Amino acid sequence: MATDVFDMGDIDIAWCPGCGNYPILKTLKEALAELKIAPTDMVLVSGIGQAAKMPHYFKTHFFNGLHGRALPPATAIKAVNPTLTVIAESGDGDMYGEGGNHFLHCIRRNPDITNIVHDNMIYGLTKGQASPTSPLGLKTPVQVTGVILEPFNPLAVAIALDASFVARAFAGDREQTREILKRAIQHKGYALVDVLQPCVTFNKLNTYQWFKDHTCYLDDSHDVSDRGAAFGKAIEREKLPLGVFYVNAKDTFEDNTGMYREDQRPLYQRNVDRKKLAALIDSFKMAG
Ligand SMILES: Cc1ncc(C[n+]2csc(CCOP(=O)(O)OP(=O)(O)O)c2C)c(N)n1
Ligand code: SF4
Ligand SMILES: [Mg+2]
Repeated sequence: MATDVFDMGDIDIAWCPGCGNYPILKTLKEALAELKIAPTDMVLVSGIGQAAKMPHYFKTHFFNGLHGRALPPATAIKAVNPTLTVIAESGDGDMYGEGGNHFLHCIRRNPDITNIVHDNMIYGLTKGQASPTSPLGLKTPVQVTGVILEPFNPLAVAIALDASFVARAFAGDREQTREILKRAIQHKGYALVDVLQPCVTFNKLNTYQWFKDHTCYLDDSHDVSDRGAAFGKAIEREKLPLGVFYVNAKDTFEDNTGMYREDQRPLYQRNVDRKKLAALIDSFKMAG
């Protein structure tokens, strides 16, 4: 399948020239085309931010919701229509800051969705304040003497919560990123791909060159089923490892809720018993 099925044609893209969001957009289209996932068979869900604009530049179904709130609608969309490939994508601020609580509990629920985080270690849209993954000491217009907090480590947190699939990629390396995205999309269960993404305008420290110098791929001997080894790799800081850290096949949210145990029809196709629904709503109404 050609990638142009996802192209929007002649549209204005609001990202700065050279932004790392462009290669992520291109690579995701390539991954989906190689997996032969048609635009009509998938949905992109995002929150607010530069990264969260990606669905506007992608010809497919999409839901662009509130800041930090991509994961709950993505979970719900997959639950009501499990034939769709559901991809929740947004920035590091959106997913790990404003959406941090949803990030934790989505991992626990384990819906069969892919979570792509464009991790530029900064709030790009709002002009360069520190995000949860900004490195210690990074100076910004708000953190004028440098960030004083330890950065949030999404991979270590995901592995600690026994996430189903955990990976890190670098936007500047399209070939490897495409392969990682393909594995994540094919994985059954929640799959996190933290994609290191240069923000060429507001993060002058974590540039393309910085990421090239400070990353290395996990070697072939890394055992993705070894949670302890994966955690050890996730907390390495001198060089940030790239690749698939951890895979743990387990039942999904859709399996565990039993919503498809006796009836295979997607929830959206089932009739609603309006009387039962009205009684349920009434039971929640406050007296008086
Ligand atoms: C509740 C709420 N708080 C704050 C904002 C302002 N805001 C919009 S985008 C954003 C940060 C986005 O950062 P990130 O998710 O890293 O995306 P990027 O722009 O870097 O791609 C903030 C703080 C908002 N829109 N809503
Ligand atoms: S501000 Fe940064 S993240 Fe936003 S479009 Fe420009 S380079 Fe990309
Ligand atoms: Mg960001």
